[in-house]
Amino acid sequence: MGLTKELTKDEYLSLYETMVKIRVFDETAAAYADSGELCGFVHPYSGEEAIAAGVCGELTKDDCVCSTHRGHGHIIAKGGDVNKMWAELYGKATGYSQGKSGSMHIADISIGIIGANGIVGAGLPIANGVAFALDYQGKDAVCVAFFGDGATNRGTFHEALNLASVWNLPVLFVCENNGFASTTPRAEAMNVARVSERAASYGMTGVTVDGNDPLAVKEAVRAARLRLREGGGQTLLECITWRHHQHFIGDRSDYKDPEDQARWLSEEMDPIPRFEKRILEAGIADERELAEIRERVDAEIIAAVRYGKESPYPAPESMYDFVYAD
Ligand SMILES: Cc1ncc(C[n+]2csc(CCOP(=O)(O)OP(=O)(O)O)c2C)c(N)n1
Repeated sequence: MGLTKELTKDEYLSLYETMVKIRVFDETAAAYADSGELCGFVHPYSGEEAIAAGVCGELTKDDCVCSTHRGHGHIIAKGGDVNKMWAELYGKATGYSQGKSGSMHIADISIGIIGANGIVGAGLPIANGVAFALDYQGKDAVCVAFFGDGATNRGTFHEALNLASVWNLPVLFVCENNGFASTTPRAEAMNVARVSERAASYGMTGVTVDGNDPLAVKEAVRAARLRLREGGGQTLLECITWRHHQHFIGDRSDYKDPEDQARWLSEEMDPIPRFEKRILEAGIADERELAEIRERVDAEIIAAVRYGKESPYPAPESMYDFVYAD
């Protein structure tokens, strides 16, 4: 397909920068959670960056995303403010939710981030509602629902796909299949080889792509949007990937085969060195330009961590603010 040739140098580097930003953000968050500097859960996205970057790289400001408990990558790729994210991880008043939600409930409606979500599979029906609203408002926009393979065994997944298909909603279902739901291997929880096979039950298109290749993901999203626009219905896009860390920082990891873990973390499989190699070999940019991006991202995240750390805690009297509508 022609997508690789169609992308400009800026688009390549933007995909790269997004993936690096997610990695640095989450490796720092993982280290800070591990040391006890952050309290509250952190579910790192490291290893899955190509999905958020590839999907959100195809979205406009009007498009929306419903995220998950592993949501930092989606929020960063959709243009979220890393200062406000870090302040939220620290529980500070300058955070996205005034420090009251932590990692799993970050939202930024101004740029279409409807919200991360601590309830597995809860984002899919919400995405349908958002897609209905976008359509009702006459916008040429879609809502993306991100979810893991584990979520596809919940009723909300099946109800949401059915309704989206029957009501022909502008929604794109993106499954980040990292092979595990917490500690449960995918094959122990479902009797189909591919999550994408489940699309057939709802008369929609099921596609499986290499989720560690941002170009493959981007191309699949572009095709899914085109299909929707041309009346071809919704897509269930399954992206095969691997999470580098435990389910959350502090959880066990003994259920992973050490050989699989080493293979997925190798330079050939890790989406970032893999994409780097591709950029260098194709002569799109040189090592110095990539190093400059990494340095810029490091500086941005260091500044964000400092911003979070130095921000004030919410005032005790603000505890009930925004709990009830006026
Ligand atoms: C309804 C519900 N059941 C169980 C949980 C506990 N839980 C949190 S994450 C998770 C695993 C989710 O796996 P998956 O959907 O594959 O996403 P991943 O963590 O792999 O990204 C579970 C069981 C929950 N938060 N919500």
